[in-house]
Amino acid sequence: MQSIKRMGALAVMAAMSSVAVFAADMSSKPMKVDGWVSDSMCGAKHMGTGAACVKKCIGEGAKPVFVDDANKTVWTIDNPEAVKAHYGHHVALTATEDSAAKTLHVDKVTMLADQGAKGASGADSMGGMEHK
Ligand SMILES: [Cu+2]
Repeated sequence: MQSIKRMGALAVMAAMSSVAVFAADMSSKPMKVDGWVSDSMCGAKHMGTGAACVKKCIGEGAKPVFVDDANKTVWTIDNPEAVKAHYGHHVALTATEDSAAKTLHVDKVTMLADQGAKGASGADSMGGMEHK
């Protein structure tokens, strides 16, 4: 009898913890968002013209950031190594946002086909923007 009671208790606990996990998932669900990988020094200034500048700023100590196309919000990236190969690129992110802290945790980065469409005429992927 006692072992049956214990199993019942375990089942209840398991059910409760899976509810808790489900609730946590609901509050921070990964979403897909398009935008540019920029740097904390230049923020929304680049939007496709400044790959060389993004690399330069990050080399000088700025942090990689993400600027979304829809709202031009500048997001801090909580795992910057995820975008290491994409400085200055137009990308689609799968990411979990913390909208209060304006930070993103990047799960997946996909390059978009229209690199530089908003800026350079497509001639030079390094872009023409310099610090002045
Ligand atoms: Cu820059």
